[in-house]
Amino acid sequence: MPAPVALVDAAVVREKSAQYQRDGFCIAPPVVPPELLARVIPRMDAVRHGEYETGKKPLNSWAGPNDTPGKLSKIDQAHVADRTIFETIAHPAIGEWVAALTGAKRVQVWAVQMLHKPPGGDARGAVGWHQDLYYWNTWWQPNSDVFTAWLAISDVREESGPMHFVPGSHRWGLLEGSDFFGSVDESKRKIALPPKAEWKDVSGAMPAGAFSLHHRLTFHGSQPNLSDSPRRSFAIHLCTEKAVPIPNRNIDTQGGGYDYLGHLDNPAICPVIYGG
Ligand SMILES: O=C(O)CCC(=O)C(=O)O
Repeated sequence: MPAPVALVDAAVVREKSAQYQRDGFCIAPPVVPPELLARVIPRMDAVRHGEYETGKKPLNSWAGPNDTPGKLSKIDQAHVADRTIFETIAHPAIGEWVAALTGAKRVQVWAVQMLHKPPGGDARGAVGWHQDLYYWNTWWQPNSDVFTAWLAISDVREESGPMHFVPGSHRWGLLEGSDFFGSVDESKRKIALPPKAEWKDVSGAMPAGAFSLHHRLTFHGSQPNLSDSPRRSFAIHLCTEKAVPIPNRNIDTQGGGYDYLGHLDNPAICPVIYGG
């Protein structure tokens, strides 16, 4: 069982927290126990194949029973469909670590993407460069403390198409040109960098059970999976006590009309994973 954050050397927490502030991302050590990882993998596959344990459907999918071979499968709100997936994304060690890394008093899940990047190197497995806030800024008030914990369920090696991050890009402001759905190279060409900004990206490879934490403005993207096994993960979108939804937000522009923030009072959809 991985050590709870209270038992981890305080210097490790300080170093990773400083990296998050400086670079806009950091990678926490494995926090989700191997036995839970082993249990959740078949449940992820069940949801991808349209089997919903709770009887509730995930929000939408690029996959499920209509899986396109080679393409990244992205299933939103998969945790409502399956109890083991819920247990994984709401694991208290994630909340405890996120609070230690960011100083948050309260950490709440507000959205989840289940991501399955198939092996074989198909270009449609890639994720274009983007800043998350580009997709969220019509929902959250400016400067809301919202970010992503990206939890590796399988070992994510260089050849698996890990996320890459651009250190320091969280200080560039919100730029035009983000494109999650575009190719990595094309999406990069569309981004107009601020004067003197230097683009240098680094790999977020990590072992199963670990997670990366990235700021809402940090540029990130990922290449196809060249390995011979799937890259499995959850992007867990989190908010803290310093995040405020926009009232009467326009929910029709994204998410097919689904109001993610309309469920913040429902612990079965938006669990609080740290604090009260
Ligand atoms: O899984 C990936 O490669 C990208 C995920 C992503 O864009 C995110 O977690 O915000």
